[in-house]
Amino acid sequence: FAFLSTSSGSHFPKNFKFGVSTASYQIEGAWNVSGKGENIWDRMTHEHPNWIEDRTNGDVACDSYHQWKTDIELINNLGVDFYRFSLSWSRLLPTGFSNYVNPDGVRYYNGIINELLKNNIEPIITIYHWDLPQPIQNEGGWPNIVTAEYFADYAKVAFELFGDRVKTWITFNEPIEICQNGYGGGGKAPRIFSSGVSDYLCGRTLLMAHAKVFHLYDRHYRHKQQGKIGVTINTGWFEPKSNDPKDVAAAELSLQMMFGWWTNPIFSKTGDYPLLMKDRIANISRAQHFKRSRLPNFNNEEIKFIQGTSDFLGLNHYSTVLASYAPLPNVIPVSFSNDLNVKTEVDPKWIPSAATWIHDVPWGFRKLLNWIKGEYNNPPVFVTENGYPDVGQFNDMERIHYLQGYLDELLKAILVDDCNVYAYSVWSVLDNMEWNRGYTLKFGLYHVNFTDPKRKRSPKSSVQFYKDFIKSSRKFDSIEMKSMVSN
Ligand code: GBH
Repeated sequence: FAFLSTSSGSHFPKNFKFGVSTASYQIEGAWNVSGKGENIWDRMTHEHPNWIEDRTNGDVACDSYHQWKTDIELINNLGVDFYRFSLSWSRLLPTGFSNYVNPDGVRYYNGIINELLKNNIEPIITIYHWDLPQPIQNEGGWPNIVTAEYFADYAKVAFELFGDRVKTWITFNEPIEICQNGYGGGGKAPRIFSSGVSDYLCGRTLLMAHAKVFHLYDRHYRHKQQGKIGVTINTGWFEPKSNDPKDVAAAELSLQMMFGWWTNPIFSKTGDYPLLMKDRIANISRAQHFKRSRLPNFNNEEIKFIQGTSDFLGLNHYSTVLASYAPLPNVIPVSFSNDLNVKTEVDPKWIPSAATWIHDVPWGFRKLLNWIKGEYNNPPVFVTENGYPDVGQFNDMERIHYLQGYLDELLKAILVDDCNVYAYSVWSVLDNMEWNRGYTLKFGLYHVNFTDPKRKRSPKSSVQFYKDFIKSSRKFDSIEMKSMVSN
């Protein structure tokens, strides 16, 4: 496959789309101006600065609320097809409820959408990227099923306001992170520690909320707005540590319980949670003397309601781990990680990064795409995030190496393996507020000076790399590509 190296110019199908991603809390700042309400990240970072590595917050972040025009110039400079960003729920609906819509919030997102369209960049909106309005958390947040109603009310406002121009919608970014980090004890807002109970309740609400919003769009907006709606689910690749069937099973169990938890109900032929997951949590719950499984069931009607509710599978993928079997202890404390009970580690030969969880392991990406193809009958996949962190250097050769490798493997998955992937997005445009890591971990193609009140943006080396990469990928169409591969 001599033509399959992207290093001398990429050979992606002509209609393949490249883009970049961000999220509201991580870039906007302006946390309490122009009518914006308080969200769970505002609350947590203000009350507990020590829960963020550098004791910072998103009060100003990249100041994109004021500098969005500059940001669109930077995005335009990359030559991308689309820009994926998220709406701040409490900027549009300051209390979270849809009885009052904040006109400055509407003006802000209209400005962005119109400017993108003027530059021929498709606006792609994530409706929820982790910044829940505080008043809804006060009602219990995602573990409370009523939050699904509030979310649907909010999504309806978004479709009404922006759906005439926005043709790709993503309901949720990374449901597992919302539930496990927010309610299971992972330290993200609202930082509730109830692993093995509240994370599953949260998951149930998210799946119902997602399906509700899909049906809402499908019934009332799809016809006149002609767009697509899906969900973004994240996972690493779990490589069995050895050929031992127990390790192979441990790797499969990890994928099923972390990724399948979300994808099986929406994308599989059977619907519902993966059987492996249901059985396992039911058995462990029984051994722990619970009256019923801690994983709340869906009835048949709910299973049908959720099944098939996505026009594409949004995938965030960053890295790979080795998975191996671990015996269950006699007494099992209640938690998701005990329900899963798989040992993970990394190969010391893999190239590390400034994030303990990210290694440069491109082949894992191709394996994951093939697993998805086999498991869910080759659904259309939109890679909504992939990226690599640095600690402040402008000559970011490690990021270029990472992106080059992952794009190469993506190309093989498309051309050799026939995986149905149609779009790819780099996380992220700018260095930004990396949640609990604050500003210590930098994912941007553009560097941001966070000590400068103006938050000056400057390109890293990877800007030119991505720009050239996209440009060269436009050279061939997919028919030519196929013949290159078969030759
Ligand atoms: C994405 O989440 C987010 O969508 C985005 O907002 C974020 O900025 C970006 O990635 C970069 O982090 O092994 O215990 O250290 C990534 C979700 C977070 C999942 C870290 C794996 C590992 C925790 N990932 N997590 S640990």
